[in-house]
Amino acid sequence: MSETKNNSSNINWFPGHMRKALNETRERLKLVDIVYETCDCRIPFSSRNPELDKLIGDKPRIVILNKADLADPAKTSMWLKHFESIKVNAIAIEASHKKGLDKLYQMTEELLKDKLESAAARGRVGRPMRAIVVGCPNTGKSTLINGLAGKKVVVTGDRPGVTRDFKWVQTPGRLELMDMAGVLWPRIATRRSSLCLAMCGSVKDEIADITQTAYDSMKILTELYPKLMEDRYGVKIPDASDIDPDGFGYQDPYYDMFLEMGKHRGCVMSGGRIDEDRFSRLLLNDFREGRIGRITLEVP
Ligand SMILES: Nc1nc2c(ncn2[C@@H]2O[C@H](COP(=O)(O)OP(=O)(O)O)[C@@H](O)[C@H]2O)c(=O)[nH]1
Ligand SMILES: [Mg+2]
Repeated sequence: MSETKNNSSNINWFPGHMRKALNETRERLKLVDIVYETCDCRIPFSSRNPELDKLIGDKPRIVILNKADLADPAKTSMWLKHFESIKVNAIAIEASHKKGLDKLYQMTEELLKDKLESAAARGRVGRPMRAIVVGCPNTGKSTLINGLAGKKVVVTGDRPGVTRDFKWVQTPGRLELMDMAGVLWPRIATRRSSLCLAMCGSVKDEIADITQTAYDSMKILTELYPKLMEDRYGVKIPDASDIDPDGFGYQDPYYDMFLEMGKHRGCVMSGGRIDEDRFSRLLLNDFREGRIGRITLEVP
C-alpha cells in the first residue's frame, strides 16, 4: 500500500472527526516520552494546530519544520529564532532527503537526558526513547517515520476515528516510534490560510477551484517574491504601488499579468487564447516542486 496514494489530505474534517482525533492523540501521548510535531516549513503558521498545545502539557515536544528544501532559508531562520524566543524546541529538516534526522535524534536525547538517567538509576539501563509523530496532513509524518526507521513502514493514522492496536517501530538507535501518526487538522480559519494550505498541497485541488487557487497564488507569489516570478514567467512585475488594489473582476490588473505568464510558458490554445486551466496547474506544480525557487509564505 502506498502511503502517498493514501494521501491524508482527503480527510474532510467535521466536528466529530476532530473530537475523535484529539481524544486519540491525547491517549497516545500518554505512552510516549516526546512528541514530534511536524509542520510545513513554508507555512509554519497554517500547517500547525493550536489545539495540540493543550494536549501536550509539559511533555517534551520538538516542532519539526519539514520540507526545508522548499522553503526560503532566511525565513526558516526567522522561524527558528521565533520558536527559540518562545521557548519551543524547533528544528528544520528535509525528511524526504533524510537531512536533519541525526540532529533530531541528538535533540531528543538531550531533551530526555534527565528522564533516561533517572530510569538508568532505577535499573532500566538503555531504556528506549518513545516518540509519536503528530501533525497536519501532508506535512511529512510518514516520510519522517520511514526516514528514522531506515525502511518503509506502513504508517497508519491517516483516518481519524479508526483505533486499533499500534506497534512500536524500531530505529537503529534508542528511538522507538509509534506506528500510528497523530493526524490533526490544519488552521483553516482564514481565507489566506486556506489558500496557503491549498498551495502546499494540504488541501485537495478538487475541493478548491484550481484556476482561482492558482490566480490567488500568483498574486501572493508576485507580492512576496517578485524577482523569482519575473525570472520564471518572463514578466515585468510592476511595483505594488502601481497596482490598483481596487481592481477586480476581469479588470483586475493581475489578470493581464496572469495571462502574460501563461503565454510565456506556452499555455496557448489554438486561436491564441491562453489556456488558463493548463497554466493554473503548471503554476501550482511549479510552486509545489520548488521550481519557482525557495519560497516561504508565512513569517512569524
Ligand atoms: N520536498 C520535500 N518533500 C517532502 C519532504 N518530506 C515529505 N515530502 C513529501 O510530502 C508529501 C507528503 O508526505 P507524507 O509523509 O505522506 O505526509 P503525511 O501526510 O504527513 O504522512 C509526499 O509527497 C512526500 O514525498 C521534504 O523534506 N521535502
Ligand atoms: Mg501519512
